[in-house]
Amino acid sequence: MSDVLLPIFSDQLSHGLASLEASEPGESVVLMMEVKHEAMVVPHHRKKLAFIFSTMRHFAEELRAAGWTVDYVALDDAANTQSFSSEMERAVKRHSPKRIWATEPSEYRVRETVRGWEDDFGVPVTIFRDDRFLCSHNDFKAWAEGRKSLRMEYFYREMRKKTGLLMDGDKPVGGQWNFDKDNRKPMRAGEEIRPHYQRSPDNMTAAVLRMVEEEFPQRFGSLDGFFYAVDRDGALESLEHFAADLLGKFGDYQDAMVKGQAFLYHSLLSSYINAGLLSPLEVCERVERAFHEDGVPINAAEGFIRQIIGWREYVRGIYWLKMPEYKDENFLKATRHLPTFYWDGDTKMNCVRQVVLETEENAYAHHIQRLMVTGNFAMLAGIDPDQVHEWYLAVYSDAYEWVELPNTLGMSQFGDGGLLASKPYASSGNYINKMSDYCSSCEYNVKKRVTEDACPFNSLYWHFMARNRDVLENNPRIGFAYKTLDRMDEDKVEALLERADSFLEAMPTAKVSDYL
Ligand code: FAD
Ligand code: DLZ
Ligand code: SF4
Repeated sequence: MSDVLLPIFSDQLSHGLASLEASEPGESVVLMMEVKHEAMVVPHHRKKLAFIFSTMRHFAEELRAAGWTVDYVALDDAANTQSFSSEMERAVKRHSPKRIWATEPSEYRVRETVRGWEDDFGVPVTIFRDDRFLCSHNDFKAWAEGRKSLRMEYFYREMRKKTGLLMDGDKPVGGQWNFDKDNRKPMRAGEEIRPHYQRSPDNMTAAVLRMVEEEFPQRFGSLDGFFYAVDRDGALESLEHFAADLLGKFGDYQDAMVKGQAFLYHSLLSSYINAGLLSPLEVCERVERAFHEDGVPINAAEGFIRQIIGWREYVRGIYWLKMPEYKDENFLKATRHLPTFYWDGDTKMNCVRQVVLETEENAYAHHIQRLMVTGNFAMLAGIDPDQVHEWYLAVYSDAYEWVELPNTLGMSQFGDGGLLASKPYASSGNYINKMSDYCSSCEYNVKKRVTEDACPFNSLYWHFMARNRDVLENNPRIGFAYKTLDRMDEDKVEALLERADSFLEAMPTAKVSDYL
């Protein structure tokens, strides 16, 4: 019998977690559960599964070393009933707790499950606020209330003031809040790209890799070359490496894409921050120090900090403000299933193939690849945003619904009709050609629009505009496209729409759930 049963989920791997802070090792049993049900919600990438289980196992060891009793249910335990609630039920029988203390789960579905446990098991449940985020649900709600537009930029300024990051009194360091205009450089040919931090698997990770291989033999995602850090020490080393070696050029090349280069100057820290191995504030403070002490340019430091205290906190705010209805939104009424080449990369479109194959290898793609290649293509092709959401939730090691859903449904698919983004991130092949070297070795020609060898993004862009005219024409940020469309010869428009239709008709598609 123990006083407190303390479930900890895979993205709560922080020693300062609210429920741990509120408790004492002597009075509590920590419960950690590897369960197949979670792996079946969407077809999670196998490297992601390995990352999740290995980080959980390492964290459990660290807790034990710190004196906690940890009841750990491994995925391949014979007695494992494979869902959070059924495992909780077994744990309640084992430990007869007087109380259940949980830190708020990050995902709406899981929070509702935890809320039900008091009735399910007749044990009082306390849900602690997750104070690892810098903006609480209430603070976000208060910020959002009464505003006509919920643009991230204004929220971000509030967060700069609140945290004091890159502030000079009440003024932003460098005299501007935002240096984004300096962060759109394509990468020059021959520019050096420095290596990223990589951790070789230890024995515990090797055992997890074997287990994932055995349990999920058909799943998407390579297990080879597992490079992720799986504990706090490794995550801290990764942060140091980024701050010292890569951060300086993060800003300049934030939007660049280069063939065969999956990481460029991005940090690869999202998986560690989202799992709880690093706190968002400590990451930003390290970056601020690099700006003040090591000569890191302001566009790099500000750009990076904005992603974390701005975008990351903001999308979480939107998620909790708008769930559960948010998940069902489909402003553009898109209905197609996802192309099969999102899983096997079997397409002549070099940009899409590069991103899919890198995703398959690393469970990672950087932001512009996610937004302007696979995201942009899915929106232009009219893929059901729920299918797009399931794919993004499945394939990236940093993907948890609270952060993935607003980015996918809101930012990249315009599925919320402009709550998050003021205009759809729709573009023809021209943008990809400007920001990458993908087009130079593509079988399609980025300059052509209607011929068989024409870049499909070009005709799909106009197809997207034409079919969504009734809801987009009055958007001041995209209305110009309709002026261009209206100036085109009728024959030309018809040829563009035909080319797009025939491409879409020939495109093989399947439900995401077919890949479970
Ligand atoms: P860097 O480029 O080094 O950026 C630094 C940090 O800023 C990241 O580690 C991350 O913590 C934060 N960040 C940057 N952009 C965002 C953003 N838009 N929203 C929230 N945090 C941000 N990010 C996730 O963490 N999980 C997801 O599931 C996820 N899904 C996405 C889906 C789509 C369609 C798009 C367009 C973006 C998505 N993002 C997601 C945001 C962003 O692409 C990733 O955070 C980033 O690519 C992670 O790589 P990195 O750590 O190298 O980031
Ligand atoms: C995604 C995932 C997977 C595949 N497996 C587990 C698991 O076995 N145990 C666990 O605690 N969490 C897992 N997760 C994450 C959950 O689906 C969910 O996103 C988090 O619990 C956040 O609420
Ligand atoms: Fe992608 Fe079109 Fe460029 Fe090919 S030509 S890489 S399809 S943007």
